[in-house]
Amino acid sequence: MKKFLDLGLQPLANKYLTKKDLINRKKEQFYHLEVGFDNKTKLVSILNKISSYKMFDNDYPYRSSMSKTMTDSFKKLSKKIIRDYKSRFILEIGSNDGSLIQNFNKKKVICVEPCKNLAKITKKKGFKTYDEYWDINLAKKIKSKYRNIDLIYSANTLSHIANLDSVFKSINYVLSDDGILIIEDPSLLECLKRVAYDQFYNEHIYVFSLLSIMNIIKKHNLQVFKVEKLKTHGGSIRYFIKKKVNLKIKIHNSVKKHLQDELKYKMNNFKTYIKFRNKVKKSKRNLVSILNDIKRKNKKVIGYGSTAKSVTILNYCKIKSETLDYFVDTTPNKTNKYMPGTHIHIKNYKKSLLDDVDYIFLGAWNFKDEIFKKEKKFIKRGGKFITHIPTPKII
Ligand code: DWN
Repeated sequence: MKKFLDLGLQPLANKYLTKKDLINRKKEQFYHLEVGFDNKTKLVSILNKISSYKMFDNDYPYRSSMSKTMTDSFKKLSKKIIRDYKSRFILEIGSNDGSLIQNFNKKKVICVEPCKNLAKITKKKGFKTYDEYWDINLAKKIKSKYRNIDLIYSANTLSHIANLDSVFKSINYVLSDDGILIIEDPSLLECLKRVAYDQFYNEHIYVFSLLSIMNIIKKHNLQVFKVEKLKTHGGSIRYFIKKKVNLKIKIHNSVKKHLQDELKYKMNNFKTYIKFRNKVKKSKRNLVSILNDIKRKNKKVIGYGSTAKSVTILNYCKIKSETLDYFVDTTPNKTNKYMPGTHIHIKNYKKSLLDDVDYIFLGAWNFKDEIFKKEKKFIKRGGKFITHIPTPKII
């Protein structure tokens, strides 16, 4: 793994602090956020990995149902799965609060979610939920009860698990020979194009490309047969994967096309990542300069969406509460808490909290369209947004 990016010392994302933590001066865990490229597998990953047990505990705040964009995307996919695949069971790895599986018949779904606070939600709704980490032991347990599974789905989860060989070995073990695996995660190509360096933080151990996914799964007798580009999470890829032994499914043109796009962008070449590093440095300088100019004019700036991604931005650019008065967010487990590292207050979203605000920094830039639609009043009275994607600017 060859390092190309250093984002400095960072706190763990999603570890929001309470007021009591601040009063007691709770010691936060920091780690060195460095990103590297593996020339053999073409995999991009962070270099210092934090244990899953520390990151995905029983108090995990992120809820995928908090955005309409995501619930709409899951609904659309569910309809497709029901239409195209007559599966006996659907296994979801990383089911979060059930925003995908709520679209399916309860009797046909198996959820895997190690964060017990989230698993509780789907259990309560009557979905069979294993509150365990995905590995071969769990795969064996599931196979002994349900036999082989013909459809496995996982969104924004596999990129969070350090041992990819264990992940795909366990999937291969439980998947039927004619079964389908569908995974989706942020696209490295989009991340590079948009200079979205905030896709790197402790939970995103990997940002996948088609190139790297193909290299990793081949040793587990798996093969990508189709890819779809998604707008979610700032540009994601949905990979449709089958077993190599299944010759009934033909390889779709989209695979060749996307591979060509990645090669055209020279994603197999380390120099591309050095260029990205230089763009990241420039992005930091420009964002800080925009914010400093605004603050010199005594304007009020807040953050919108206290995302894991913003933790990287705030700590790398050293943006604190002197610059951003507070964040607004709708997630119950985040509000009335403080951002990791920078300790900016997170307030429970209310429209009135925007009344005297001049500028909003888009922490959830990936939901720009949804947020702009919601905040027409703010825009109409002359309020402005600040984003760093693809280059820092005021909108
Ligand atoms: O992979 C991951 C992704 C899927 O989710 C995890 N590692 C952690 C998390 O990352 P994130 O925090 O960067 O995700 P989001 O989905 O960009 O977070 C959006 C945040 O913005 C949520 O806290 C909800 C909030 N929000 C809001 O307050 N009002 C979002 C919208 C659309 C809104 O209108």
